[in-house]
Amino acid sequence: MQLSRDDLLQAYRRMRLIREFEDAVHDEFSAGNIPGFVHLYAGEEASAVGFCMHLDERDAIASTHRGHGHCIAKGCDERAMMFEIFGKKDGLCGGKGGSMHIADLSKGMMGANGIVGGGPPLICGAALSAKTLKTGGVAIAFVGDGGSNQGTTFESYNLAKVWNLPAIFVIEDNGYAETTSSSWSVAGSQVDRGKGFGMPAVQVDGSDFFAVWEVAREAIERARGGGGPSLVHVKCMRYYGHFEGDAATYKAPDEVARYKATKDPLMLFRQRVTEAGLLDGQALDAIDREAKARIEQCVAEAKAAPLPTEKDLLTDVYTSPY
Ligand SMILES: Cc1ncc(C[n+]2csc(CCOP(=O)(O)OP(=O)(O)O)c2C)c(N)n1
Ligand SMILES: [Mg+2]
Repeated sequence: MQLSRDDLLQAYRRMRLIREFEDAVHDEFSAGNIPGFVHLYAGEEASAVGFCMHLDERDAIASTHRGHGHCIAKGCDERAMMFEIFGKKDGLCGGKGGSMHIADLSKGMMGANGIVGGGPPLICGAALSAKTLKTGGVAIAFVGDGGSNQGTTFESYNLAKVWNLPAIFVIEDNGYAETTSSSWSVAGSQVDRGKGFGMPAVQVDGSDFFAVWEVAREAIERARGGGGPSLVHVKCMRYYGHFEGDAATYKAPDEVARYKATKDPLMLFRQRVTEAGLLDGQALDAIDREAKARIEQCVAEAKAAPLPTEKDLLTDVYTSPY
């Protein structure tokens, strides 16, 4: 299957929207306008979009604490997301979840997750459900390099393989878990880990949307066709600190700047499609302007929107009949 012109526009639009979203949240957090804790996905856009471009309403994803990009890529409403991050009543989760707990089950977005390694077990459940009900759906867990070391992740690899689930584990390796380098903290290779559980496993350059899209296509087709789980190791870079407010002194001073100048996923996408004559610069410029305006509008509306009320404290609360 090839990417049509519409697919290319859609891919670039989603990646640009994520970048604008994250840059705006960075600015608003720095200005003291956002409560709670925020982790930004800027720099990693090609991973979420490269995978989610292949998904539809049958499919589910589970995310991490760095979840905004996965949400947008899976089709969550960016306005309701922004409201959620600002803690407003009309947020995607009523303003009660915030950045780290955004979810929209109607879109197959099972949630950002404050528990590192929390996503892989969830997608085993979603994939088992899809397999049992024969929906043709697949389930994908995005996991960090830090999350890849959690026992929950290994247990999920095992379960996914022994049950032959339509599950895909995407290890987004941005080189660090908080301040700890993955070159120091991850034993062996991610690919060998996947193969150790009998899964097809590959590494891909997360700056290259087209490379990600291609390995995603193979893994998702295999899962849909009954071929079981796969692992994909995506090498990428996060542009901001681990959390907003982190000065990232554990990185080389020019580490991010060098990557941005030579490997930025949006820049490489633009180069690739314009040089191949697939899209012209003007169409991409128009998307840049639209995304910027859209996010500015989301921020302005989120700032002006009401907070949840006292009454809202007692809704969305699980109670036990026992
Ligand atoms: C079970 C658990 N242990 C520890 C933490 C604290 N913590 C939050 S983010 C993080 C690092 C995660 O690194 P990685 O998985 O590489 O994701 P990244 O932040 O790089 O996207 C840690 C240790 C947590 N939230 N949950
Ligand atoms: Mg990491």
